[in-house]
Amino acid sequence: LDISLIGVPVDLGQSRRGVDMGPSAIRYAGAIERLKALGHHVTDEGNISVSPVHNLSCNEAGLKNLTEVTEATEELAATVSAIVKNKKFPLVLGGDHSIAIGTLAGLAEHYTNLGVIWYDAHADMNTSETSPSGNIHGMPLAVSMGLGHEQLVNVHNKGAKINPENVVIIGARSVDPGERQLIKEKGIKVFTMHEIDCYGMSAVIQQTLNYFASRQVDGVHLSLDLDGLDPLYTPGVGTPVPGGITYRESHLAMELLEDANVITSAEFVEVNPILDEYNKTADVAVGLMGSLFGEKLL
Ligand code: DIR
Ligand code: MN
Ligand code: MN
Ligand code: MN
Repeated sequence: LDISLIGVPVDLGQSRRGVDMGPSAIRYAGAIERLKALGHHVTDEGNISVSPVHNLSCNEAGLKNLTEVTEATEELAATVSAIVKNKKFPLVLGGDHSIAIGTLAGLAEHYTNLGVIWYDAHADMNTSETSPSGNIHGMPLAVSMGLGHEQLVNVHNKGAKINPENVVIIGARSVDPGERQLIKEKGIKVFTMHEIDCYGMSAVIQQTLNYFASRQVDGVHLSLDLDGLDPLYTPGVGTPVPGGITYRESHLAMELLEDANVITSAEFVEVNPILDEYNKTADVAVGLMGSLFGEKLL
């Protein structure tokens, strides 16, 4: 593959500082070397420029840092779009999950029926009305479906970027009341921890692939929030939720996705080195990238 790596040092979509250092931590953990060793061509496109100013102000709708998040996601969308246009594989390093608004907006320009895997403890489907926190990182999936604050919904291009019927959430175990309602209303496919426990990760990924095939998607974006894993393995995240996906299950998921040869873009988000234990969470992120991009033991 011809991979273009892009860092997005944004920590404005939530309230705990430090996740803006995620791209550095992931680079430091050896992401580029790891991918090159697999035979891929890797270009580091550097970081999106993000305002270092945190005014932590809320807008009238209660959203934190709305202006700054909008600016950063606009720039990311343009960058991702250019990468796809140049026929390269976009690999986005967060930053908090609000950046997915930009990634998906950039991708949407090139896909008419994009599939999305949302690997996360959370559904990230709050709107300005339902958000209990005002944190934009809890909203990107709703925003990308065209729901929520119009300034976010209209990043890069007006309106919805993805079809709710093309989304599969894996690993959910903390869902807010408004999100639950929206999931039902939109018929979102969700594999909660219950399904992962009952059927196993292998079956969950197979069902995901079958679902995308039935939807006739023209690409699949993997949006991987490191809090999807159990905090035992990825403690360096802002909103850890116990009872999560294991290290082995996560590697298996990446390996099966690699075998199926369906992933056309990816992002790894919410790595916060300040909350981490000796860069453990970035190490796990890079290990998962290894499996996703073809690492095999034998
Ligand atoms: C919560 C937490 N649902 C919120 N969301 C997180 O603030 O909207 N997403 N942590 O990753
Ligand atoms: Mn910062
Ligand atoms: Mn998330
Ligand atoms: Mn999460």
